[in-house]
Amino acid sequence: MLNKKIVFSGVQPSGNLHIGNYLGAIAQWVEMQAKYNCIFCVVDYHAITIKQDPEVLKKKIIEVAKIYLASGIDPKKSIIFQQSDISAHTELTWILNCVARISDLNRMTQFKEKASINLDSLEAELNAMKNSEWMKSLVKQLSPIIRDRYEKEEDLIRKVYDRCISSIYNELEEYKNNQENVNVGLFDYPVLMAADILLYNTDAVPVGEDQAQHVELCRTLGRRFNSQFGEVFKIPEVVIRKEGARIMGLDDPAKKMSKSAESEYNFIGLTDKPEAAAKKIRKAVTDSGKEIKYDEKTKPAISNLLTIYSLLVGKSVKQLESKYKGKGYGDFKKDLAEMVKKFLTDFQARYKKISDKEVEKILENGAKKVKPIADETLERVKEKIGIN
Ligand code: AQP
Repeated sequence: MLNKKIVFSGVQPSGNLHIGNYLGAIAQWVEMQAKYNCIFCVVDYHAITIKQDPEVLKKKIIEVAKIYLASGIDPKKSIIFQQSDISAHTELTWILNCVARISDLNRMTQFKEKASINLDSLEAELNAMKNSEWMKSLVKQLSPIIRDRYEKEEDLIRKVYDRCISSIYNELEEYKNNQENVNVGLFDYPVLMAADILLYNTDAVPVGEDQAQHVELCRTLGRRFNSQFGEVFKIPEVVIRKEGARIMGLDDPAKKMSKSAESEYNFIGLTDKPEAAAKKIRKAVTDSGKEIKYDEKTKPAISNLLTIYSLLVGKSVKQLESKYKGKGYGDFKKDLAEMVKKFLTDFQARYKKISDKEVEKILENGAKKVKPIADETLERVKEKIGIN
């Protein structure tokens, strides 16, 4: 047991956990229990980066732990605990804040998305502008002396464009950081995530694709700390499933399935009524054509549904493609709706058997087990930085 590598991961108790969270992260954790020493955290401090109702948050913490258990996380094999029970998480976050740079955090795409300015689409528009007549005429008006420094007009256009872009981006960053609805916690939460992971000498962090960048930041901060103060942290690897790492929204296969999606038709909640969930599958958008074929580029919606189907029933996408050869989207979605209904019915039956008291006890025991590990790492960190 002691020789096994350590796995750490967590989910925020915010919104409704969906099959994206389950297939992308939790189902992978269940499999990893056999080979690793696993620590699974209910990351409640992450949840408060978005405004939460305190009463609802309390219930959600229990709900997420129950979802872990109903999914197959076994408290005899793995540790489950609540982040805020271990104060070392926030203490280490502060220390890592003094190692992290604003530029590290400015690169985090999830913050950009959550802060609701889509820099990618803006960049596409600015790119289109680069080739516009307007840009060309601007260049023509520049003094010949500047023009002469460039062999080709395109080089000058690129230079002007790059300057414009970087100043627009700087303005945007400033605007974004000053938005009233964006709190410092939302910006800083990848540092808290780094602290969560580094405290436990973690070897592997199984997450969905959207979290890969944050794990990379954790690695950067761990390495930077080690090189500035001396070796303390183990540098963890990110583990991402080949299939299911990015389950897309049922109403929009261009965006990931998300708890905070505006429409409930975006996701299948793990606590959704099975019949309501089946309806969501039947209403899911499809692509043009009628063939059931996996092709992310030309058939993003059907590819997403095929991935969900494949992971839920344990059949390969190839097997499903041949099963539905000659059949249409209607038949396919009808069957998938039944599969989802069955999955949720079984899942929720297990969920309902778990009492709040049982969960509270498991979280309490979990905290007792992880506290010495976290405290020991924090002590070593404090010693290195000279405050112990
Ligand atoms: N659509 C997804 N497909 C695969 N994996 C996913 N995860 C999230 N969405 C998908 C993975 O679920 C784990 C827990 O996520 P989280 O609670 O940290 O929240 P999140 O990553 O911010 O994504 P959510 O759940 O959709 O919430 P919002 O709406 O707030 O963005 C992580 O391992 C995550 O990768």
